Amino acid sequence: MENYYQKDIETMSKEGLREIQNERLVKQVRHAYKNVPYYQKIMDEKGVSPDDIKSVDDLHKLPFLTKSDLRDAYPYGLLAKPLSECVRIQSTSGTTGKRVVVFYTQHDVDVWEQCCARAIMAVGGTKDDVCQVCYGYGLFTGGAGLHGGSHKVGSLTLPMSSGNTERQIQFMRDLGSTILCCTPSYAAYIGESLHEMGLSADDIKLKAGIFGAEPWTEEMRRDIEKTLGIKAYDIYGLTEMCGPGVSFECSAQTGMHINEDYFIPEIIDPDTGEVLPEGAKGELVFTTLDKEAFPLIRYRTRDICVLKREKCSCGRTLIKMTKPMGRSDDMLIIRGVNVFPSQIETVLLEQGYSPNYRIEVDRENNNDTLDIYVELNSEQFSDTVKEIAGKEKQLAAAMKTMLGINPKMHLVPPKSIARSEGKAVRVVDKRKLHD
Ligand code: DLL
Repeated sequence: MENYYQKDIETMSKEGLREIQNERLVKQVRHAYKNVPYYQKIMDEKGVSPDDIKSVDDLHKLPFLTKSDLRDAYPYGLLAKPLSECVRIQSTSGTTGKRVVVFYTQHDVDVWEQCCARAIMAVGGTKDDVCQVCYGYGLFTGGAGLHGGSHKVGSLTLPMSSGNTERQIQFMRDLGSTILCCTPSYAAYIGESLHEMGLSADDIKLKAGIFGAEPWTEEMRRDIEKTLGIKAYDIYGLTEMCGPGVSFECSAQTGMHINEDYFIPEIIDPDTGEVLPEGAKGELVFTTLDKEAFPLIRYRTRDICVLKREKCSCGRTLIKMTKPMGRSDDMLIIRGVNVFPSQIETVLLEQGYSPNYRIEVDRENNNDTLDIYVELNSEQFSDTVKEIAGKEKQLAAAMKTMLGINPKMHLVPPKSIARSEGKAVRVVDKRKLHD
C-alpha cells in the first residue's frame, strides 16, 4: 500500500514547491488555451497569451473565471479532453441556478483521491482504520472523494452515504468505525441521536472526524468533539476544483493545508479583483495545476478567508487557509449591516445553546427584520415562560454586541427545527420573495 503522507511534497521548502508550481502552471495554461475555445476567447480579450505565463509571478495577468462562466459553458464548454477520455462526472447541487457539471479523466480521479488520502492520513488514518463515509454519494463530491481517499489509504471503507441515522450508529458500533466523514451538522445530529439512544462516546470507537462542505465554528467543533469523544478536523473543497481535499486540517487544528502542488491559491479583494498580500482577508481564488479534463484558471470561489504560511507543528509546509466563515454571497445585509450566519452560531454555542437554529430575514414597512429561532433541549425547555422570555432577552443582547443589530429571538421546543443529513440550510431570506 502506497503511503499517502507524501512527506517529500508536504514538507517541501517554499522554493521547491514554487518550482513544481511554475512548471505545472505553464503546462496547465497551455493545455487550457489549446483545447478550450472559452479560455482562448477570454485570454485573447485580455491580451494575454500562454507564452506570457512563465511562472506563478505571471498568474495575475490571466483573467478570472466565475461560476457564471461555468454555467454559461454548461455542459461541455470548458472540457479540455475528448469525452472518450473522461471517466466520471460530478456536479454541484445547483440550488442557486443551473447545475455545474465537472468532468474527470482517470488521472484526475487519481489525483483527487490522493488529495483525500492525504487528508485522512493527516488525521492519523491508516490501513487499520474503519472509515465511515456518510457524505452523500452520487453527483455530490463528498461521498466519492472521501471513499476514494479511504481506499487509497487502505482503511476499511463503509460507504454509508447520508441518512438513516440509527443504522449509521448501529454500523458504527457493530463494525467499530474509527473515522467519521460527514458534514459537521450531520455529525452533530449523529451525536444527538447517539445520546437519545441512551448511548455515549464510550459506546463507540470513533477517534476522528473529517467534517466539511459547509461553514462551522470553533464552538461547534468543541461541541462535536465532546459528544462523540473525538478530534474533529476540517476539510475543504468545491466541486469545480474536484471536490473535498483541496485543503485539509492536520493535528494542529489551526487551519487547512492547501494541496499546493495541485492548486495555487490567491486572495483577492472581492470588489476590485486586486490581489491582496498574504495574511489579508479576502476572496479565495484557485488555479488548478494538474487537471486534464477540467482545468480551472483563476477560479473565484466566493469563499472569504485568510492564507498564512507558517511553521506548522505537524511539520507540513503547505500554506494554510483559515476556515471560510461564509461565502461573499452568504453574507446577509440587514439594515445596512453585514451579518454572517457564523457569527450567530458563535453566540448561540457560547451561550450554551444547540447548533439547531434557523435565521429568518424579512422586510416589514421597508424595514429589515431578523428573527432567530433556537431550539432548546428538554432541560432548558422545562423553564417557566418567564424564564424563557428572560433568556430570549439576554440572548438578543449578546447578539446585538456581536452583530451590531438587534434580532428578535425565539426559543423553541426540542425537535422543532429540522435536522440536516447533508449541508444544513439555516437561512431563509424572505426579502427575495418580495423583490
Ligand atoms: O462541498 C465539497 C466538499 C465535500 C468539501 C465534502 C468538503 C467535504 P460543493 O458542494 O461544490 O463542494 O460546495 C463548495 O462549500 O465553496 C464553500 O463555500 C463550502 N465549503 C466546503 N468545505 C467547507 C468548509 C463541496 N470546510 C462550497 N468550511 C465551498 C466552510 C466549506 N465551507
